[in-house]
Amino acid sequence: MKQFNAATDLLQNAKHLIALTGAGISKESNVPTFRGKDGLWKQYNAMDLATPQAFHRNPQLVWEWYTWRQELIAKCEPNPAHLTLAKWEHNGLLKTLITQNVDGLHRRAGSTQILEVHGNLWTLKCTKCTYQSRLSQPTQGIPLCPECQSNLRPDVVWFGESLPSSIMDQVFKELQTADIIVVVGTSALVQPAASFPLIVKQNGGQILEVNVETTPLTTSADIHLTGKAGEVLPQLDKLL
Ligand code: BV8
Ligand code: ZN
Repeated sequence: MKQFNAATDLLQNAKHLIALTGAGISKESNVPTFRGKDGLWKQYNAMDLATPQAFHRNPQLVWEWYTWRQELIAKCEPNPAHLTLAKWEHNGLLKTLITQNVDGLHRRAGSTQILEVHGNLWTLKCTKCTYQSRLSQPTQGIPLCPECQSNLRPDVVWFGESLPSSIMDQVFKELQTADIIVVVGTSALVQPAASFPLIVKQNGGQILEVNVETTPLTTSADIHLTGKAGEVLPQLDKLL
């Protein structure tokens, strides 16, 4: 309980609160995370499929995986953790939400100040030309570009690919401005996102971590709350 009161004080005195979220915040919405058995599709490791090499080798297989995730996520609903962050944005407490998730659940929860640093699996881009589009339903097979008939790919950031510079400029501005960052449901293993909270700390800010377990970030966190995001965030909100 002591930790909860300390966390509530931190949030109540925040001048520029931002958030960083990972797959753990969508776990209670039944969206699989990337860790352990969750991270497996058929016998493939998520990290092996989310690469330009895998897409080059076998675009059919990689599209099967994204279509499977789209169909799964289409049946999911935002949970109380997503809804609490949307509420904090609307009551002016939360300034910006940085997410590693490509599931689009933050947007469906009503958040608008979102930086999707790894993209969104409901968006497509052409592998050759500048064509881009947004999906309203899961894809079937390998979608082709209506402009140049080349393969389309999900507009997400794959391992070995750099994050979009336009978004990274906004991210670094927020990391310099923030005095508190709440980090929810990330294993803090994938770079550069895992370093974002440390940049806030280097700039004199504080880290509030929410996770069902400790992570490599926990030693740098000012406060670590152990628990499910869908339970901890609403509890914090009640105390505000
Ligand atoms: C790049 C989009 C420049 C696609 C994703 C060696 C050392 C250091 C770095 C590297 C290295 N070799 C390569 C790199 C760079 C690499 C990297 O960091 N690799 C790691 C694995 C070592 N990074 C990159 O490649 C990035 N690009 O660096 O470009 C460059 C270029 C060339 C070479 C070098 C550098 C691009 C990274 C982005 C990749 N795309 N997603 C898609 O989704 O299809 S990453 C993807 O995996 C997610 O977006 C997310 O970022 C990550 C998964 O992490 P989490 O979200 O944290 O989820 P995870 O399952 O791991 O953990 C869940 C957590 O929640 C757990 O802690 C669990 O305890 C907790 N939890 C569970 N339930 C709950 C909960 N918490 C609260 N409540 C609950 N109910
Ligand atoms: Zn094209």
